[in-house]
Amino acid sequence: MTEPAITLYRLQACPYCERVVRVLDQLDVPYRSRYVEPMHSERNVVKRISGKRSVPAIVDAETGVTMSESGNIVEYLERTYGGTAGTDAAEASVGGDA
Ligand SMILES: N[C@@H](CCC(=O)N[C@@H](CS)C(=O)NCC(=O)O)C(=O)O
Repeated sequence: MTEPAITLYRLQACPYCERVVRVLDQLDVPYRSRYVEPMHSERNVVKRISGKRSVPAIVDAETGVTMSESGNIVEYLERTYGGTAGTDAAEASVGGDA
């Protein structure tokens, strides 16, 4: 089995991380989670990859992108993996002249 391209650095019960998880699930994008140390000063793993100790952060091996800040991550995921199918489906269900 191939590894998912996206690694999500996250923390239990972090609302910003959950926001990213929701979007990954909605877009059906495979990812793996890496839970960081709750203690801020011990989050060296995420500091190494993103330059910051805050989570969420993602690494996308497919595109070479590393990013933190949930708002930026959500925008990136929707832009990169959103496609247009969802929009069409939403429009069809709202308008619809069938
Ligand atoms: N503005 C950030 C806030 C993220 C945030 O506050 N994450 C918490 C965990 S829930 C954290 O890692 N705080 C430590 C820090 O920001 O350095 C975002 O939207 O991603």
